[in-house]
Parts: sequence; structure tokens; C-alpha cells
Amino acid sequence: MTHDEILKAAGLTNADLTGGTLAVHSPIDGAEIAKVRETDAADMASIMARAQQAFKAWRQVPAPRRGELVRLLGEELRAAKDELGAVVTLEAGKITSEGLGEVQEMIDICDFAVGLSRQIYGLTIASERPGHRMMETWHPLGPCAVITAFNFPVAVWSWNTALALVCGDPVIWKPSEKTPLTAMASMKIMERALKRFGDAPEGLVQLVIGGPAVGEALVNSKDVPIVSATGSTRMGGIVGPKVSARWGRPILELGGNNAMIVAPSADLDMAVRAIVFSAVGTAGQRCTSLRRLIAHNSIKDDLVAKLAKAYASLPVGDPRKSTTLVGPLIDHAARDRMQAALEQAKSEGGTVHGGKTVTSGVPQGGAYVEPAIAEMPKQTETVRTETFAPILYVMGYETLEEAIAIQNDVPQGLSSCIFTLNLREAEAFLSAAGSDCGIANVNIGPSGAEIGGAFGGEKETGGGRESGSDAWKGYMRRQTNTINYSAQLPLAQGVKFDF
Ligand code: UN1
Repeated sequence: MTHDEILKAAGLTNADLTGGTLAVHSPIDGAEIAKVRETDAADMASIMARAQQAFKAWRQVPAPRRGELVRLLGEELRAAKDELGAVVTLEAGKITSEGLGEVQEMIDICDFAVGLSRQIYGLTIASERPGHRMMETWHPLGPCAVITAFNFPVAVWSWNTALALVCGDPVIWKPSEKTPLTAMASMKIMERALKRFGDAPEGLVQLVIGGPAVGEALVNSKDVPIVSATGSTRMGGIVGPKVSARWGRPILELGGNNAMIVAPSADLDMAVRAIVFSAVGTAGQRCTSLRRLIAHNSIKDDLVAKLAKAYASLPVGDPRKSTTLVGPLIDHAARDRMQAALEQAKSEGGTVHGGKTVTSGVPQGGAYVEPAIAEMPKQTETVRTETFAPILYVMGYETLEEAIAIQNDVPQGLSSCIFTLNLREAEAFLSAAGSDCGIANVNIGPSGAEIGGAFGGEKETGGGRESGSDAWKGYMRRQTNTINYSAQLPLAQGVKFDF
């Protein structure tokens, strides 16, 4: 299929793809695949007013009925899985299986949210006063801005949107300027679900496309009480304080610098498989990608040799080919940043294997690279910095305490894992004195989380939680209710106020 056929199969029309100011390039070959219309920043006020209007109606719709819309979205996503997955591959450069996996993640969160729509409940609490009852009620909070990154161009929107919709909140989506087409294709699917649903308020789910001015309008407006932003720590450092300063609620999912500790007892063959998928999958462009390997000194050389062998056989190339495992980086600037990081690692005493630009046997015009392994003398500044590329820094350790200290000694706190068959080590890693990350795994890699758990991390990762568990509470306001069914008016804490 040509690029254009892939886009048309996903429902995008010539009017969608031409006549705009935002040029979209495929990372596969650098070809310009569309010129998309951008949202005029001057229209943002009316877009947000429309969301507020939709909120007034949607918050009154019973949650299980709101869940019906998300159920229909899940159905439409199932029907369009191949077509949307192909656009993810075309626009973000993911290999076919990962493009499809991303759409599956959307379907999964829809299923989760449908169930949730009948399980939005609060506590009842014992009151200290006779004839009184206390409880918590969860109410919709208001329009939710969803700002997403290029690397999960559709799944992150769906985590937020499926939850926001059942929680009673309208959504305004601002995708990465690198991936507006996947967003537009997802909106076509959303529109089909809305049509089948029938009476959803106009403006319930809106898409805005553009640069900083569009994003700033969302970040600064009191009409948007929730801003869920996924991207760099730099971006989050600007967005978070601005949203907080106007008393909005930021949900931040920012950089990661995820590590694996490999202990002497580890099943090394299994560890190698986990390392290769999590360090090299998605060309190292997941926020959960494995970036740091902390291997016990007794097995480190053996492990690196096994990894070097596995890396040598990895097919790099066209992500549409079923045999490819490493697709392109998002653009040439990303490749330059990777090369600069490898140079810096060398200047810090690192030994680099691989990492070269690949130009033969790959589509011309894309940024293809060999994944790199960098053996480091210690955790240097480069290692502590997140570079969105397939670079795996390797360090040695002697004691588990030392390994955990290295794991935690970075600014980011998203995901982490340990490979060990030793119960004491595994539990120590998961304990209060263990990993300081939002995600900590045993005998699986740091990436590829299921939607059922809360997703997010600590420190410079931003502290937000999305997706499963009770992350839905971030999209609602909690109300504490005390009801007096007695004929007396006793005061709490035994206070007397007789007159
Ligand atoms: C991201 O890279 O922003 O855990 C999200 C994972 C995926 C989500 C990654 N489920 O790797």
C-alpha cells in the first residue's frame, strides 16, 4: 500500500490531508505525507467554551450510560484495528506488531473503563456523632486537556479519554505536532462511536492541532480543570506549575530512565530476551524503555557478550516488513541526539558497541540506527540523562544495596525491574527501601505495562497516574458528605456552642 492508501483506508480524506500549514513526514522514508490544518489559537476560547457546555450535559448522564459510549468506542477500535495500526506505523515508525499493540492497548482501556462506569464508588465512613452518616461521593470535574507525545500517539489519548468520559469529563486532545494524522484517524473512530451513541452533547471530544499557542491556551484556562500531559520533563516543568498556579489539576507523565538489576541468580537467557525487547523495542522510544543495565560483576561480561550477540542479529529496517524488529527513529534530529549521547559517553570513559547509522537495506530518507550498548565505568551525567534512542548503558555492582542505590540515583522515577531467583533480593527491591519508581517489576522488563495497573512515576517523571487501578480518581472531584438523620445537632470534637 502507498502512504496515501494507508491514510485513506483509515478514513482520512483529501480535505484532511491537504491545504494546511503543518507538514507531516513519515519517519519510514522522510516523505511528506500531509499538510494538515492547524487550529487557530484565536478559536481556543470557543473550543473550551464548547467543552464547558458539553460538561453541563454530560455530568448529568448516568455513569453506566457514559460507559456505553466507551463500549462503542472499543467496538469501533476493534473494527478499525488494522487500519489505525498501519497509520501508527506510517506516522510514528513503529513496527507493525507494535502499531497493532498500541491499538490493542486502546481497546483494553475501553474495556476497563466500561467496567469502571459501574464501579465509581466512594466509602461510607463511621461518624463519631449519633444519628449521623458519612460518605464520599465522586463527581465529574470538568473538561480534561490531553496533551500527548509522538511515541504513543494514540494509546495515551485513550487511557485518558476512556477514563475521563466515564468520569463525566469532556476531552480536548492536543497531539504531538509530529503525529496529528493518527489523532485525526482516531477522531474518525470516535465520531462513529458518538454517532451510534446518539445523544452525546456536541463538543464532548474535540481535537486541536498546533504548536505552543494552542497548548498554552489549554494550560492557562480555568475552563480546563484537568491537564494530562505526557512528554519531556522540560515540557512538564513548564506545564505543571502553570496549571497548578491557576488551581487546575495537572496529571504529568514525563521522562523515564529505567533500569534493570541483573543479580547472580538470574535466569540469564530470560534476562537477555527481556533486555532486548525493552531496550530495543520501539527503537528505544518508549518512556518505559530500558536505558540502564546494572549487572552483578560476576555475570556482567557474560551478559554483555550474550547481548552483543543478540544485538548483532537484530533486523533494522522498514517497520512495515514483518521481519523487522527495529524501525526508524522519529526523525534525523533524534538520531543526532543519539550520536551526541554516544560521543559524550565515550568522553566519560564508556566503551560503545554498535550505534552506527544504518543506510543500506533500509528505506532512504529515514533515520535508522543500530541499537547501542555502552559499557560505563560509573553512572555518569550522560547515563543520568534520558536520550530517546536505543542506547543501553551497562554498569557493574557488587552488593544489592549498591545496585539499588545506582538504580535510584537518577532524576527520573518511572519504571524499574530486577532479574533474580532469590526471594530476599526480589522483596528487598520492592520494599520501601528498594526501587523509588512508580513501576517496579520482578523477572520482567520495565516496558510494556498492562493497562490494569496505575501508570506513572515519581520525581521528574511528574507523579501523575493514568490508566488502571484507581487512576480514575484523578479525573473526578471527591465530596465528603455528612448527613444528620437525628433530631439533635451535636458538634464534632465535643465542642459546646449553646446559646
Ligand atoms: C509511553 O511511552 O509514554 O508500558 C507509554 C509501556 C506502554 C506505555 C508506554 N504500555 O511501555
